[in-house]
Amino acid sequence: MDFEPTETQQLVVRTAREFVERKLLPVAAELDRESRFPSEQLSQLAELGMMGVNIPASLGGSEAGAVAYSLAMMEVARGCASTAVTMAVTNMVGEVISFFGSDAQREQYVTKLTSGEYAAGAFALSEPGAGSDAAAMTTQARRTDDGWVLDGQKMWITSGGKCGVMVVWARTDTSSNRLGHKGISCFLVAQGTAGLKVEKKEDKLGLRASETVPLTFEDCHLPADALLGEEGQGFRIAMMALDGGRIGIASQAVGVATAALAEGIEYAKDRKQFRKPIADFQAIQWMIADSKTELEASRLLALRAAELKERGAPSFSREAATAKVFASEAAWRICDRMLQIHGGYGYVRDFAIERHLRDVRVARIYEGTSEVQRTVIARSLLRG
Ligand code: COS
Repeated sequence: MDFEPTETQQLVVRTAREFVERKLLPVAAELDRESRFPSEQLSQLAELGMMGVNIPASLGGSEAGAVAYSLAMMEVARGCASTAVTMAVTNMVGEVISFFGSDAQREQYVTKLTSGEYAAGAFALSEPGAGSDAAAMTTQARRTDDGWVLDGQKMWITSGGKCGVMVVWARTDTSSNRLGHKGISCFLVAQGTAGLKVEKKEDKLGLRASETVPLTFEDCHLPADALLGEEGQGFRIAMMALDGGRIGIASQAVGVATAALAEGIEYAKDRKQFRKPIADFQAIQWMIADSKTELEASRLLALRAAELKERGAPSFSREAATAKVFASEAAWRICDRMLQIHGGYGYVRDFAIERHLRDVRVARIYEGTSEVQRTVIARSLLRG
Protein backbone atom coordinates (compact mmCIF):
# COMPACT_ATOMS: atom_id res chain seq x y z
CA MET A 1 0.00 0.00 0.00
CA ASP A 2 1.50 3.28 -1.12
CA PHE A 3 -0.08 6.60 -0.17
CA GLU A 4 2.41 8.61 -2.20
CA PRO A 5 0.98 9.84 -5.52
CA THR A 6 2.98 8.93 -8.63
CA GLU A 7 4.63 11.64 -10.70
CA THR A 8 1.81 11.47 -13.22
CA GLN A 9 -0.81 11.83 -10.49
CA GLN A 10 1.07 14.76 -8.97
CA LEU A 11 1.24 16.44 -12.36
CA VAL A 12 -2.51 16.00 -12.89
CA VAL A 13 -3.20 17.48 -9.43
CA ARG A 14 -0.88 20.44 -10.02
CA THR A 15 -2.43 21.13 -13.41
CA ALA A 16 -5.98 20.98 -12.06
CA ARG A 17 -5.13 23.02 -8.97
CA GLU A 18 -3.54 25.81 -10.95
CA PHE A 19 -6.52 25.92 -13.30
CA VAL A 20 -8.91 26.07 -10.36
CA GLU A 21 -7.04 28.91 -8.68
CA ARG A 22 -6.69 30.98 -11.86
CA LYS A 23 -9.78 30.23 -13.89
CA LEU A 24 -12.48 28.60 -11.82
CA LEU A 25 -12.55 30.09 -8.33
CA PRO A 26 -12.82 33.67 -9.63
CA VAL A 27 -15.98 32.88 -11.66
CA ALA A 28 -17.72 30.06 -9.76
CA ALA A 29 -20.13 32.32 -7.83
CA GLU A 30 -21.04 34.20 -11.01
CA LEU A 31 -21.64 31.01 -12.99
CA ASP A 32 -23.97 29.85 -10.22
CA ARG A 33 -25.80 33.16 -9.92
CA GLU A 34 -26.37 33.43 -13.66
CA SER A 35 -26.98 29.68 -14.15
CA ARG A 36 -24.42 29.97 -16.93
CA PHE A 37 -23.06 26.82 -18.59
CA PRO A 38 -19.26 26.88 -18.22
CA SER A 39 -18.43 26.40 -21.93
CA GLU A 40 -15.18 28.34 -21.79
CA GLN A 41 -13.95 26.57 -18.66
CA LEU A 42 -14.82 23.14 -20.08
CA SER A 43 -12.91 23.83 -23.25
CA GLN A 44 -9.88 24.92 -21.20
CA LEU A 45 -10.16 21.75 -19.13
CA ALA A 46 -10.17 19.71 -22.34
CA GLU A 47 -6.97 21.45 -23.42
CA LEU A 48 -5.42 20.37 -20.13
CA GLY A 49 -6.38 16.74 -20.74
CA MET A 50 -9.14 16.70 -18.12
CA MET A 51 -11.86 15.38 -20.41
CA GLY A 52 -10.20 12.00 -20.75
CA VAL A 53 -8.03 11.53 -17.68
CA ASN A 54 -8.48 7.74 -17.75
CA ILE A 55 -8.78 7.38 -21.53
CA PRO A 56 -6.03 6.00 -23.79
CA ALA A 57 -3.68 8.52 -25.36
CA SER A 58 -4.47 7.03 -28.78
CA LEU A 59 -7.97 8.51 -28.34
CA GLY A 60 -6.72 11.86 -27.14
CA GLY A 61 -6.94 11.02 -23.44
CA SER A 62 -4.32 11.62 -20.76
CA GLU A 63 -4.08 7.89 -19.92
CA ALA A 64 -3.28 8.88 -16.34
CA GLY A 65 -5.55 6.30 -14.67
CA ALA A 66 -8.58 6.19 -12.40
CA VAL A 67 -6.74 7.48 -9.32
CA ALA A 68 -5.50 10.52 -11.22
CA TYR A 69 -9.05 11.08 -12.43
CA SER A 70 -10.38 10.97 -8.87
CA LEU A 71 -7.70 13.44 -7.73
CA ALA A 72 -8.48 15.77 -10.64
CA MET A 73 -12.20 15.64 -9.84
CA MET A 74 -11.51 16.56 -6.19
CA GLU A 75 -9.57 19.62 -7.35
CA VAL A 76 -12.04 20.83 -9.95
CA ALA A 77 -15.00 20.33 -7.59
CA ARG A 78 -13.22 22.45 -4.99
CA GLY A 79 -13.42 25.27 -7.53
CA CYS A 80 -16.84 24.75 -9.09
CA ALA A 81 -19.08 21.73 -8.52
CA SER A 82 -21.15 22.47 -11.66
CA THR A 83 -18.08 22.39 -13.88
CA ALA A 84 -16.95 19.26 -12.07
CA VAL A 85 -20.15 17.30 -12.69
CA THR A 86 -20.11 18.24 -16.37
CA MET A 87 -16.50 17.06 -16.56
CA ALA A 88 -17.39 13.87 -14.64
CA VAL A 89 -20.17 12.85 -17.01
CA THR A 90 -18.02 13.66 -20.04
CA ASN A 91 -15.21 11.46 -18.72
CA MET A 92 -17.70 8.70 -17.96
CA VAL A 93 -19.18 8.84 -21.47
CA GLY A 94 -15.71 8.89 -23.04
CA GLU A 95 -14.70 5.88 -20.98
CA VAL A 96 -17.81 3.89 -21.75
CA ILE A 97 -17.41 4.45 -25.50
CA SER A 98 -13.67 3.65 -25.30
CA PHE A 99 -14.44 0.43 -23.47
CA PHE A 100 -17.51 -0.88 -25.26
CA GLY A 101 -17.37 0.93 -28.60
CA SER A 102 -16.22 -0.35 -31.97
CA ASP A 103 -13.09 1.20 -33.49
CA ALA A 104 -15.32 3.36 -35.68
CA GLN A 105 -17.39 4.57 -32.70
CA ARG A 106 -14.27 5.36 -30.69
CA GLU A 107 -12.79 7.31 -33.56
CA GLN A 108 -16.00 9.12 -34.29
CA TYR A 109 -16.79 10.22 -30.75
CA VAL A 110 -14.07 9.78 -28.15
CA THR A 111 -11.50 12.10 -29.67
CA LYS A 112 -14.15 14.81 -29.96
CA LEU A 113 -14.91 14.46 -26.25
CA THR A 114 -11.28 14.43 -25.12
CA SER A 115 -10.25 17.31 -27.39
CA GLY A 116 -13.13 19.55 -26.36
CA GLU A 117 -14.57 19.65 -29.89
CA TYR A 118 -17.71 18.48 -28.09
CA ALA A 119 -18.45 20.66 -25.06
CA ALA A 120 -19.59 17.58 -23.14
CA GLY A 121 -20.96 14.05 -23.26
CA ALA A 122 -24.30 12.95 -21.78
CA PHE A 123 -25.58 9.78 -20.14
CA ALA A 124 -29.28 9.19 -20.77
CA LEU A 125 -30.46 6.37 -18.52
CA SER A 126 -33.10 7.74 -16.12
CA GLU A 127 -36.71 8.31 -17.10
CA PRO A 128 -39.70 9.97 -15.44
CA GLY A 129 -40.79 6.54 -14.13
CA ALA A 130 -37.40 4.82 -13.93
CA GLY A 131 -34.90 6.36 -11.51
CA SER A 132 -33.50 3.98 -8.91
CA ASP A 133 -35.24 1.15 -10.75
CA ALA A 134 -33.32 1.74 -13.96
CA ALA A 135 -34.51 -1.55 -15.47
CA ALA A 136 -38.10 -0.24 -15.46
CA MET A 137 -37.36 2.03 -18.42
CA THR A 138 -39.95 2.22 -21.19
CA THR A 139 -38.02 4.02 -23.95
CA GLN A 140 -38.02 1.66 -26.93
CA ALA A 141 -35.66 1.07 -29.81
CA ARG A 142 -37.38 -0.68 -32.70
CA ARG A 143 -35.27 -2.39 -35.33
CA THR A 144 -35.81 -1.30 -38.94
CA ASP A 145 -34.27 -2.47 -42.24
CA ASP A 146 -31.36 -0.08 -41.89
CA GLY A 147 -31.11 0.72 -38.20
CA TRP A 148 -33.25 1.62 -35.20
CA VAL A 149 -36.06 3.96 -34.24
CA LEU A 150 -36.08 5.41 -30.74
CA ASP A 151 -39.23 6.51 -28.93
CA GLY A 152 -39.53 7.60 -25.32
CA GLN A 153 -38.50 10.08 -22.68
CA LYS A 154 -35.40 10.54 -20.56
CA MET A 155 -35.06 12.70 -17.49
CA TRP A 156 -32.37 14.43 -15.38
CA ILE A 157 -29.87 14.37 -18.22
CA THR A 158 -26.73 16.34 -17.41
CA SER A 159 -25.61 18.37 -20.47
CA GLY A 160 -28.42 16.83 -22.55
CA GLY A 161 -28.71 19.95 -24.69
CA LYS A 162 -25.03 20.90 -24.70
CA CYS A 163 -23.38 17.58 -25.42
CA GLY A 164 -22.03 16.45 -28.78
CA VAL A 165 -22.98 12.84 -28.15
CA MET A 166 -25.15 11.02 -25.66
CA VAL A 167 -25.37 7.41 -24.61
CA VAL A 168 -29.04 6.43 -24.56
CA TRP A 169 -30.55 3.30 -23.05
CA ALA A 170 -33.66 1.74 -24.56
CA ARG A 171 -35.65 -1.46 -24.52
CA THR A 172 -34.92 -3.48 -27.65
CA ASP A 173 -36.84 -6.58 -26.58
CA THR A 174 -40.42 -5.92 -25.61
CA SER A 175 -41.66 -9.49 -26.09
CA SER A 176 -42.43 -9.80 -22.38
CA ASN A 177 -42.86 -7.17 -19.71
CA ARG A 178 -41.00 -9.47 -17.33
CA LEU A 179 -37.75 -9.19 -19.28
CA GLY A 180 -36.55 -6.33 -17.09
CA HIS A 181 -32.89 -5.60 -17.58
CA LYS A 182 -32.39 -8.39 -20.12
CA GLY A 183 -34.13 -6.56 -22.97
CA ILE A 184 -32.17 -3.32 -22.69
CA SER A 185 -29.57 -2.03 -25.18
CA CYS A 186 -27.46 1.03 -25.47
CA PHE A 187 -27.13 3.56 -28.32
CA LEU A 188 -24.97 6.50 -29.31
CA VAL A 189 -26.99 9.51 -30.40
CA ALA A 190 -25.37 12.63 -31.84
CA GLN A 191 -26.74 16.04 -30.85
CA GLY A 192 -29.07 17.37 -33.53
CA THR A 193 -30.37 13.97 -34.64
CA ALA A 194 -33.87 14.38 -36.07
CA GLY A 195 -36.51 13.19 -33.61
CA LEU A 196 -34.47 14.15 -30.54
CA LYS A 197 -35.99 17.05 -28.66
CA VAL A 198 -34.24 18.77 -25.76
CA GLU A 199 -36.90 19.96 -23.31
CA LYS A 200 -36.89 22.90 -20.90
CA LYS A 201 -33.89 23.16 -18.58
CA GLU A 202 -34.57 22.21 -14.94
CA ASP A 203 -34.52 25.03 -12.37
CA LYS A 204 -32.40 23.33 -9.73
CA LEU A 205 -31.51 23.96 -6.07
CA GLY A 206 -27.80 23.63 -6.76
CA LEU A 207 -25.30 22.87 -9.53
CA ARG A 208 -27.00 25.73 -11.30
CA ALA A 209 -24.26 26.19 -13.87
CA SER A 210 -24.60 22.60 -15.05
CA GLU A 211 -27.39 21.85 -17.49
CA THR A 212 -30.04 19.27 -16.57
CA VAL A 213 -32.80 18.58 -19.10
CA PRO A 214 -35.48 16.08 -20.02
CA LEU A 215 -35.19 14.58 -23.51
CA THR A 216 -37.91 13.33 -25.82
CA PHE A 217 -37.26 10.84 -28.62
CA GLU A 218 -39.99 10.71 -31.19
CA ASP A 219 -39.54 8.59 -34.29
CA CYS A 220 -35.82 9.19 -33.90
CA HIS A 221 -34.02 7.20 -36.62
CA LEU A 222 -30.56 5.88 -35.85
CA PRO A 223 -28.18 4.01 -38.14
CA ALA A 224 -27.45 0.34 -37.41
CA ASP A 225 -24.00 1.22 -36.09
CA ALA A 226 -25.47 3.43 -33.35
CA LEU A 227 -25.75 0.33 -31.15
CA LEU A 228 -23.07 0.42 -28.44
CA GLY A 229 -21.89 -3.02 -27.37
CA GLU A 230 -24.13 -6.01 -27.93
CA GLU A 231 -27.88 -6.01 -28.16
CA GLY A 232 -29.37 -6.86 -24.74
CA GLN A 233 -26.16 -5.92 -22.90
CA GLY A 234 -27.23 -2.36 -22.16
CA PHE A 235 -28.06 -2.78 -18.49
CA ARG A 236 -24.67 -4.31 -17.72
CA ILE A 237 -22.97 -1.46 -19.58
CA ALA A 238 -24.95 1.08 -17.53
CA MET A 239 -24.07 -0.60 -14.25
CA MET A 240 -20.39 -0.84 -15.13
CA ALA A 241 -20.29 2.80 -16.22
CA LEU A 242 -22.04 3.87 -13.02
CA ASP A 243 -19.53 1.95 -10.90
CA GLY A 244 -16.85 4.27 -12.28
CA GLY A 245 -19.18 7.27 -12.23
CA ARG A 246 -19.76 6.79 -8.50
CA ILE A 247 -16.05 7.27 -7.84
CA GLY A 248 -16.34 10.55 -9.74
CA ILE A 249 -19.25 11.69 -7.55
CA ALA A 250 -17.50 10.60 -4.33
CA SER A 251 -14.51 12.66 -5.48
CA GLN A 252 -16.74 15.60 -6.37
CA ALA A 253 -18.22 15.49 -2.85
CA VAL A 254 -14.70 15.45 -1.38
CA GLY A 255 -13.79 18.50 -3.47
CA VAL A 256 -16.82 20.52 -2.37
CA ALA A 257 -16.35 19.52 1.28
CA THR A 258 -12.66 20.52 1.08
CA ALA A 259 -13.67 24.00 -0.03
CA ALA A 260 -16.37 24.21 2.65
CA LEU A 261 -14.01 23.18 5.45
CA ALA A 262 -11.35 25.69 4.40
CA GLU A 263 -13.93 28.45 4.34
CA GLY A 264 -15.37 27.43 7.73
CA ILE A 265 -11.90 27.50 9.30
CA GLU A 266 -11.10 30.88 7.81
CA TYR A 267 -14.38 32.33 9.02
CA ALA A 268 -13.99 30.84 12.51
CA LYS A 269 -10.57 32.46 12.89
CA ASP A 270 -11.84 35.80 11.66
CA ARG A 271 -15.22 36.09 13.36
CA LYS A 272 -15.19 37.44 16.91
CA GLN A 273 -17.95 36.94 19.48
CA PHE A 274 -17.73 37.27 23.27
CA ARG A 275 -14.46 39.21 22.69
CA LYS A 276 -12.57 36.38 20.98
CA PRO A 277 -12.47 34.49 17.67
CA ILE A 278 -15.18 31.82 17.58
CA ALA A 279 -12.41 29.35 16.66
CA ASP A 280 -11.43 29.49 20.35
CA PHE A 281 -14.68 27.80 21.37
CA GLN A 282 -14.66 24.02 21.73
CA ALA A 283 -18.06 23.72 20.03
CA ILE A 284 -16.56 25.19 16.86
CA GLN A 285 -13.31 23.23 17.18
CA TRP A 286 -15.20 19.94 17.36
CA MET A 287 -17.19 20.79 14.26
CA ILE A 288 -13.91 21.42 12.47
CA ALA A 289 -12.28 18.28 13.85
CA ASP A 290 -15.22 16.01 12.98
CA SER A 291 -15.36 17.50 9.50
CA LYS A 292 -11.66 16.97 8.87
CA THR A 293 -11.89 13.35 10.07
CA GLU A 294 -14.86 12.58 7.82
CA LEU A 295 -13.27 14.40 4.90
CA GLU A 296 -10.05 12.37 5.08
CA ALA A 297 -12.01 9.11 5.42
CA SER A 298 -14.01 10.08 2.32
CA ARG A 299 -10.86 10.92 0.39
CA LEU A 300 -9.27 7.58 1.24
CA LEU A 301 -12.40 5.61 0.32
CA ALA A 302 -12.65 7.38 -3.05
CA LEU A 303 -8.99 6.85 -3.85
CA ARG A 304 -9.11 3.21 -2.76
CA ALA A 305 -12.11 2.55 -5.02
CA ALA A 306 -10.25 4.27 -7.86
CA GLU A 307 -7.16 2.17 -7.23
CA LEU A 308 -9.26 -1.03 -7.29
CA LYS A 309 -10.80 0.10 -10.57
CA GLU A 310 -7.35 0.77 -12.00
CA ARG A 311 -6.27 -2.76 -11.04
CA GLY A 312 -9.46 -4.29 -12.44
CA ALA A 313 -10.36 -5.77 -9.03
CA PRO A 314 -13.89 -7.27 -8.99
CA SER A 315 -14.66 -5.65 -5.61
CA PHE A 316 -14.40 -2.20 -7.18
CA SER A 317 -18.18 -1.99 -7.76
CA ARG A 318 -18.94 -2.41 -4.05
CA GLU A 319 -16.10 -0.15 -2.97
CA ALA A 320 -17.23 2.57 -5.39
CA ALA A 321 -20.69 2.41 -3.77
CA THR A 322 -19.08 2.52 -0.31
CA ALA A 323 -17.06 5.60 -1.24
CA LYS A 324 -20.06 7.29 -2.85
CA VAL A 325 -22.48 6.83 0.05
CA PHE A 326 -19.92 7.78 2.67
CA ALA A 327 -18.41 10.76 0.87
CA SER A 328 -21.71 12.26 -0.26
CA GLU A 329 -23.33 11.92 3.18
CA ALA A 330 -20.21 13.23 4.92
CA ALA A 331 -19.89 16.17 2.53
CA TRP A 332 -23.46 17.16 3.30
CA ARG A 333 -22.75 17.10 7.05
CA ILE A 334 -19.51 19.03 6.55
CA CYS A 335 -21.18 21.75 4.48
CA ASP A 336 -23.99 21.97 7.03
CA ARG A 337 -21.54 22.34 9.95
CA MET A 338 -19.51 24.95 8.11
CA LEU A 339 -22.68 26.88 7.31
CA GLN A 340 -23.54 26.71 11.02
CA ILE A 341 -20.13 28.21 11.84
CA HIS A 342 -20.94 31.09 9.50
CA GLY A 343 -24.20 31.72 11.38
CA GLY A 344 -26.53 34.15 9.61
CA TYR A 345 -23.77 35.04 7.16
CA GLY A 346 -23.84 31.45 5.94
CA TYR A 347 -27.45 31.83 4.88
CA VAL A 348 -26.84 34.64 2.42
CA ARG A 349 -24.99 34.79 -0.84
CA ASP A 350 -22.10 36.95 0.37
CA PHE A 351 -20.23 33.77 1.30
CA ALA A 352 -19.67 30.67 -0.84
CA ILE A 353 -20.83 28.23 1.84
CA GLU A 354 -24.53 28.40 0.88
CA ARG A 355 -23.57 27.45 -2.70
CA HIS A 356 -21.54 24.49 -1.47
CA LEU A 357 -24.49 23.28 0.61
CA ARG A 358 -26.86 23.57 -2.36
CA ASP A 359 -24.36 22.01 -4.77
CA VAL A 360 -23.46 19.04 -2.61
CA ARG A 361 -27.00 17.95 -1.78
CA VAL A 362 -27.52 16.11 -5.06
CA ALA A 363 -24.47 13.93 -4.51
CA ARG A 364 -26.70 11.88 -2.21
CA ILE A 365 -29.16 11.43 -5.08
CA TYR A 366 -27.57 11.23 -8.52
CA GLU A 367 -25.64 8.32 -10.03
CA GLY A 368 -27.58 6.19 -7.56
CA THR A 369 -29.13 7.42 -4.32
CA SER A 370 -27.52 6.67 -0.97
CA GLU A 371 -30.20 4.00 -0.55
CA VAL A 372 -29.19 2.33 -3.84
CA GLN A 373 -25.51 2.40 -2.81
CA ARG A 374 -26.43 0.58 0.40
CA THR A 375 -28.33 -2.00 -1.66
CA VAL A 376 -25.28 -2.54 -3.87
CA ILE A 377 -23.00 -2.92 -0.82
CA ALA A 378 -25.30 -5.26 1.08
CA ARG A 379 -26.10 -7.47 -1.93
CA SER A 380 -22.42 -7.85 -2.67
CA LEU A 381 -21.60 -8.86 0.92
CA LEU A 382 -24.57 -11.19 1.24
CA ARG A 383 -23.68 -12.91 -2.05
CA GLY A 384 -20.34 -13.70 -0.41
N1 COS B 1 -21.53 -4.54 -13.14
C1 COS B 1 -21.88 -5.44 -14.08
N2 COS B 1 -23.09 -6.04 -14.09
C2 COS B 1 -23.95 -5.70 -13.12
C3 COS B 1 -23.64 -4.77 -12.12
C4 COS B 1 -22.37 -4.19 -12.14
N3 COS B 1 -22.01 -3.30 -11.24
N4 COS B 1 -24.70 -4.63 -11.30
C5 COS B 1 -25.65 -5.46 -11.76
N5 COS B 1 -25.20 -6.11 -12.86
C6 COS B 1 -25.92 -7.11 -13.66
C7 COS B 1 -26.29 -8.30 -12.77
O1 COS B 1 -25.26 -9.24 -12.75
C8 COS B 1 -27.53 -8.81 -13.47
O2 COS B 1 -27.17 -9.53 -14.63
P1 COS B 1 -27.62 -11.09 -14.86
O3 COS B 1 -29.10 -11.13 -14.69
O4 COS B 1 -27.15 -11.37 -16.24
O5 COS B 1 -26.92 -11.84 -13.80
C9 COS B 1 -28.19 -7.55 -13.99
O6 COS B 1 -27.16 -6.56 -14.07
C10 COS B 1 -29.31 -7.05 -13.10
O7 COS B 1 -28.79 -6.83 -11.81
P2 COS B 1 -29.73 -6.64 -10.56
O8 COS B 1 -30.66 -7.82 -10.46
O9 COS B 1 -28.87 -6.32 -9.39
O10 COS B 1 -30.59 -5.37 -11.02
P3 COS B 1 -31.74 -4.57 -10.29
O11 COS B 1 -32.78 -4.27 -11.28
O12 COS B 1 -32.14 -5.24 -9.01
O13 COS B 1 -31.04 -3.15 -9.96
C11 COS B 1 -29.73 -1.54 -8.79
C12 COS B 1 -29.98 -3.01 -9.12
C13 COS B 1 -30.80 -0.98 -7.88
C14 COS B 1 -28.38 -1.54 -8.08
C15 COS B 1 -29.62 -0.71 -10.12
O14 COS B 1 -30.87 -0.62 -10.75
C16 COS B 1 -29.10 0.69 -9.89
O15 COS B 1 -27.89 0.89 -9.78
N6 COS B 1 -30.03 1.67 -9.85
C17 COS B 1 -29.64 3.06 -9.76
C18 COS B 1 -29.49 3.62 -11.11
C19 COS B 1 -28.71 4.87 -11.08
O16 COS B 1 -27.66 4.94 -10.49
N7 COS B 1 -29.25 5.86 -11.77
C20 COS B 1 -28.60 7.10 -11.84
C21 COS B 1 -28.40 7.43 -13.27
S1 COS B 1 -27.33 8.76 -13.51
S2 COS B 1 -28.20 10.27 -12.65
